[in-house]
Amino acid sequence: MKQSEQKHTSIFLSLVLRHQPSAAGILLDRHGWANIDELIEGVNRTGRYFLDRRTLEEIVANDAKQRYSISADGTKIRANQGHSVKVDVDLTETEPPEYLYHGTAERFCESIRTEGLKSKTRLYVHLSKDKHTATAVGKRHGKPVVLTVSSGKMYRDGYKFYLSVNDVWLTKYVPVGYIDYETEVSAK
Ligand code: HQG
Repeated sequence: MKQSEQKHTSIFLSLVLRHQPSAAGILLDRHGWANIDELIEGVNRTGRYFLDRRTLEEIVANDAKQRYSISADGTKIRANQGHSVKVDVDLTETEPPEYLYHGTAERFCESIRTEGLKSKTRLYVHLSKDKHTATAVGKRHGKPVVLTVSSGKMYRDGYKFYLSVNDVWLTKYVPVGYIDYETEVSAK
């Protein structure tokens, strides 16, 4: 299978495993797992994508952000983070570093200044440990802006943080008082 076709299929997998399992006619269990045989059958049934076990394993292994995990017994697959469907992917509650970064677009900043950072359609606000990653995330939405989140202070104030197995930091909500906008100017 060509790289481009695999990428196309991977984007569809992300949709199915995070947001819309019905797009492949499957269900996720409460921990976000999809049965691999059912998933393969469902993806092929769409007629728009081709998937077999080997291709699926390649997609999982080559994914730049390590978005997916296969269960230890090899029968199930799930996305590591990024869900909008309500699943519990066994995230580890972890003490965060003093600062984490959130990449967003300039057009959202006015609203963020008033409301804080909300998870919007996803289950959590996504934070990165470095500004570079945050800039890339922000670019997906428009002119990027990197916000600095005082995660250490939040944690000491009782807010919970989770680290996904692919190293994305997650929290439910970031109130305005913990967001620093200084990096707006430097984020080109
Ligand atoms: C913004 C990708 C207005 C928020 C990335 C973001 C990430 C507000 C957008 C992961 C707001 C939601 C998640 C408020 C937040 N007013 N806008 N009060 N609060 N926002 O896509 O963080 O490649 O749901 O700043 O790498 O961009 O898919 O979240 O711009 O880790 O694996 O609302 O998705 O990973 O957008 O991205 P998203 P995100 P993948």
